[in-house]
Amino acid sequence: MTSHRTGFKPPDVHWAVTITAIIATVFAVAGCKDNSAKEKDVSEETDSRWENDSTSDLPNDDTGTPPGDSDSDSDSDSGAAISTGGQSCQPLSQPSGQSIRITPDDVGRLSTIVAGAQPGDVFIFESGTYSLNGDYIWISTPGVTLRSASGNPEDVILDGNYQTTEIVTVAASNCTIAEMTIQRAATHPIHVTTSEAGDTLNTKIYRMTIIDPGEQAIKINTHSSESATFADNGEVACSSIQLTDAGRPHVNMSATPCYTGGIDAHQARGWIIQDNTISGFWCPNGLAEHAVHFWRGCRDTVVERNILTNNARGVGFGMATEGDARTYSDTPCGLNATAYVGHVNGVIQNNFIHASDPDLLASEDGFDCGVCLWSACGVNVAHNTIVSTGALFSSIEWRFQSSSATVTNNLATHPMRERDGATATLAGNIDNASLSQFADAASGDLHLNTTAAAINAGITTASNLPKSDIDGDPRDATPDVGADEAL
Ligand SMILES: [Ca+2]
Ligand SMILES: [Ca+2]
Repeated sequence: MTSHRTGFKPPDVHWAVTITAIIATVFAVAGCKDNSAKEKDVSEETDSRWENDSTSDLPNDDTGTPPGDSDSDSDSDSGAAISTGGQSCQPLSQPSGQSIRITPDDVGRLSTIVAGAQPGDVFIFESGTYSLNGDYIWISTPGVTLRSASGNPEDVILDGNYQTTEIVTVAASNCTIAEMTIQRAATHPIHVTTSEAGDTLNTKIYRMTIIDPGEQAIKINTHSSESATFADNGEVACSSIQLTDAGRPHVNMSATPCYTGGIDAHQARGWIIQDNTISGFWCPNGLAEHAVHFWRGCRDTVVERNILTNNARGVGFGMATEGDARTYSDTPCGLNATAYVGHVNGVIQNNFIHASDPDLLASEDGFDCGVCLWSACGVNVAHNTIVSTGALFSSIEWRFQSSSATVTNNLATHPMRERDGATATLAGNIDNASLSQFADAASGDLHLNTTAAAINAGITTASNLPKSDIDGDPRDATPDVGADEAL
């Protein structure tokens, strides 16, 4: 449990990224985008990244180039539902646009097929296991959808078998990836990035199952050679993202121990992360990235109704105190224009964040923090439940001078901490909750028992409190502390 106390290292200079970006550009110009993409991704492996701990790093890792643009398509609703995060997550609506059927026999030419997409095309994957063996999908056409024919995520398995690096790259706007399983990517199962066409907007990742990535399960960033472009306004919803005991030995340990995490976004604005279950992101040695991490100048992220269980860290906004972050001309949070801000505004509410796995708790870094605000300003943290059956350094922490937060009606078994000059306004929180308040703390069911002291113990005077709970139940006039309103 030394991780949280270590100081910063200076940001690394990423010569490898620069050089490989040049190589990627050359290949792209030569019309070899696919190979360059994969080569670049492999080289990323040896690149530096955030530091195991409190440190900064600037992993502007990403991939090749291709064009993109914007257009529209996507959306959901109607039919039978699956339940993740306590919400009803309806199947995707029927496709509109040209449909192209894909079968497991297409493996080996998937990259070519999708590279030929027209705007609005819908690729419908028939049930089966797609053993990719290096094949991959790169979307450079706007409005493309990838989805299963059955609508059941478990029926279509895109299996990278740790041979394919990135499995699905989204480098165009208004694309949807839905209702499939992606497993065993050597790097990222899904990577949303920008392109020479500009921003990548409105990505929808919906009802997906993502298992055992070698690095972060969903990576969101700016392509390294397109510095003024951003991947904004996306959504990850109703999905299950997990690192299992079988996958943990495959995590990239080469440059930084435990280079993995759930959702890792850089310089991205306006994303919504809701109704997901994210679990298992920890290693015996080395501190994993958070289950949900938005940093390097992200803004307006909403993280709500997720179940984050047995991860080394829950939700992270920001990380470093200096470096290459996206900046905003409106001097957010009233900070000095030159202040480094890792995350601006945003909401973290109605999440269950939990650890009880004895192997995680006994690991080198254990359960480090539930909600971690490092150089994050203007954040609204309300009605989360954060529980460890063992140790936990901080349930909620706000760290570094540019951090500011409103922390209201959160329920935790462990301390909430100010660190290094951060400021927060606290009200209605309980940070010494006994495990007996919860339905089943050992298994992660953090609903309140009928006798829980948290019931009706919240305040109502704060603004911006959620009107419902993690289950979608309405908050009554005397709100319960934590993510669950007991009915
Ligand atoms: Ca109540
Ligand atoms: Ca409830």
